[in-house]
Amino acid sequence: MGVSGDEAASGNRAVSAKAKPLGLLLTLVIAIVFVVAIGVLFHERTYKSPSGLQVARSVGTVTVNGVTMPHVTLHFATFPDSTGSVNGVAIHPHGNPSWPVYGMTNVFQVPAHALVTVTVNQYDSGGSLNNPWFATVRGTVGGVMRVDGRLVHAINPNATAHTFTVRAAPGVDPGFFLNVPLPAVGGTNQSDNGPHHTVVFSFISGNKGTYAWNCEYPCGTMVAGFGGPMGTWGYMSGFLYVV
Ligand SMILES: [Cu+2]
Repeated sequence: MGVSGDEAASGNRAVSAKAKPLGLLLTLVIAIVFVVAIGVLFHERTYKSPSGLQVARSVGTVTVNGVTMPHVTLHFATFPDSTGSVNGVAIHPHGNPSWPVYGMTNVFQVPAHALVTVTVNQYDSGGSLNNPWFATVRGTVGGVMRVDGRLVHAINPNATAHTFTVRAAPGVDPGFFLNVPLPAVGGTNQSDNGPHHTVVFSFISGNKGTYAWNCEYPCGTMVAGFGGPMGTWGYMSGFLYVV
């Protein structure tokens, strides 16, 4: 007995109906493995600072405007060359040699509602801010900082190396804002161990939560100076964890 065209077609349909879910499943598994592999590889390449999280050092208590609070310190630097080293430790392993960088880390932790005194050693050259508003010290105790021992409210917006500008994550502490402009080192011989400015400022930390910091001087490439190191994790941005 011959098989009609209709029967043959329905047999084919049955086979392809079984094959389709299997093929889809296989495609899905391959896609998932591929995506996970890419994720793992990218994660391996993610910048991790050589010194990890810098937990602020406790130096006792202090009274500010009649309120007694913990007093802690942080210490970091801004370098002209991310591939340099300090005391034999790489600033930014596998970094881009022409990109400036904050070091030795970009992640900091401080207690909530404490006086945080920060010392920054600034080694980089600089130029003009695209908004001179960021040349003024904002959010520090007294609205001031010390540059090489000298008390200042603002720096020259046309000789700015970087800024340390901190904002709270949404919902954490809407009133918190910190902006500290870092003056450029003059001349042309900037190096990771060369001449630098020492900038010291104090601020009162806000509520517990995650805060992001970044630089507001267009020290990067492309995108009007806001690409490259300005947009790449581990150079001109990071986190301040308030605990
Ligand atoms: Cu910068």
